[in-house]
Amino acid sequence: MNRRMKKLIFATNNAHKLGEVQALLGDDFELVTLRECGITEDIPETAETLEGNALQKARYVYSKTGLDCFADDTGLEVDALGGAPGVHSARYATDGHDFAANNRLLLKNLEGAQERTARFRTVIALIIDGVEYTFEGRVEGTIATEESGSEGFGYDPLFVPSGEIITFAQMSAEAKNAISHRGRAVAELVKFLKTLS
Ligand code: ITT
Repeated sequence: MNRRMKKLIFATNNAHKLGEVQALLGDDFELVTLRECGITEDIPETAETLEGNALQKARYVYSKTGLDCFADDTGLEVDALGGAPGVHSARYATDGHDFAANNRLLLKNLEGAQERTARFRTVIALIIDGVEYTFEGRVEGTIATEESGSEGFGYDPLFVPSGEIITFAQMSAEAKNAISHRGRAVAELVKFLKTLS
């Protein structure tokens, strides 16, 4: 059988995310990295919503390459903090992607809080032949009072998904992907991509 793998640029510099999404997409699609298509600069993410940022990143890549591409943006929305860090999740504590500092700040800001409910929300913006589509996935959960686990990245050591007693960082990648915000958004993306082929 000579099935053609469909190439798609995934507009991310986050190697963890690339691995997670390639595993979810399976063999029908080959993800192309930004570096592989010559984009080494930081792509602007200046919108005030996840949807806006995902679209901004995808449009940037499409305008540079003219190739099918998608971008995602994820935020952790903590109810007791009015939805923060939300769209600012990557740069919550510092200007860089300092996961440890972000987690420390989150714990500090929730010190003594009774209500610790939160959700991860991912929005994916896809551009195929110049047409834009968006997909969303979310997972509800709570913020633990201390970090546990060493899998995953970002806020995973603090996030306990609803119905579980362990954090995302204590789960295997497969177990996390099966219920995660990005897993669910990518499932929607894949369902849609399969209708095209
Ligand atoms: P790119 O913009 O290069 O794709 P990023 O690390 O900024 O990578 P996002 O904008 O999607 O990724 O996510 C913003 C932040 O939210 C990210 O830096 C992490 O701190 C956190 N985050 C995203 N997905 C997560 C996940 O699955 N588990 C834990 N934290 C996550």
